[in-house]
Amino acid sequence: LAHTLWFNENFETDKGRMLSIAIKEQLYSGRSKYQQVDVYDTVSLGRMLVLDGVIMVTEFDNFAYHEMMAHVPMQSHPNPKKVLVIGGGDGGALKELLKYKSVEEAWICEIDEDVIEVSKQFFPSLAEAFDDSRVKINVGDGAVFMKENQKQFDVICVDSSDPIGPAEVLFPKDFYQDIQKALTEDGIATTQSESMYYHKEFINKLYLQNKDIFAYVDYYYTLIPTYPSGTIGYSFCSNKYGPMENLNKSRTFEIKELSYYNDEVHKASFVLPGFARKAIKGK
Ligand code: SPD
Repeated sequence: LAHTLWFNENFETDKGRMLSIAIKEQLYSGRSKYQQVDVYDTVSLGRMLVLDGVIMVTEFDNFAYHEMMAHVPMQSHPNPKKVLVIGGGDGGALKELLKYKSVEEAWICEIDEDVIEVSKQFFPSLAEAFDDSRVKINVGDGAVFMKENQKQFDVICVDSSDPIGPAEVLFPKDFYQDIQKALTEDGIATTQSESMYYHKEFINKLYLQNKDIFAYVDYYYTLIPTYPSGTIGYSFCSNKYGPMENLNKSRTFEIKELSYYNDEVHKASFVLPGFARKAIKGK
């Protein structure tokens, strides 16, 4: 069967690589105050959210990204009560954080209100998170919000797009310094930190930068076919605990509907292939 409509991702094209997804139809297209927002119905991956030409979410595999962004820090913290998502206006990371009974307040700071509205309309299974009474929404700049909220959060997930466009402010050193201050004394943050295949130098820079800021830093990854190179990683930035110290303290069993995360994957996700370990950690 020859598909005639293709979406070509506009992220790595200058490097000579492109991810293409066959689509059935475009469901939404709009220009928000910050970016181009598009939703497609794809041939085999369900609905797909695209910001400025870059794939953010597909119904097919977003669980791999959101579960690992949220459950790794949550399972590494002894008792996470107040949590925050920066970005993540689709609601996917928030939904995972809300699976914990220990969570009393779940904040989200998303700069683009249109992303939240579009997700409510086209991705209700993610955006259902916004209906939870523990959720508090701040529409605004994550970098500013972080400065205004010090020693507040047990877990912070920075679910950003790539470091070009509106998410550019979510990668420099001063932003990470603000994350460190916004976390409680034993708080843990995870931040979207790109692909170990395609962005080694960038990840190495982040890793070295964050070692100066946090008591514990590491890099771990998930496998996700609709992001460039089929994998994306996260910086693990912690004011006290490493990722294994509080693991297996029973909270996994209160969480329903996990499709990717489990305690073995948690441990394995920090084990980097030789080329990536060398490039990112220098050993
Ligand atoms: N290259 C795309 C990286 C996008 C990461 N964030 C996506 C937001 C999903 N909640």
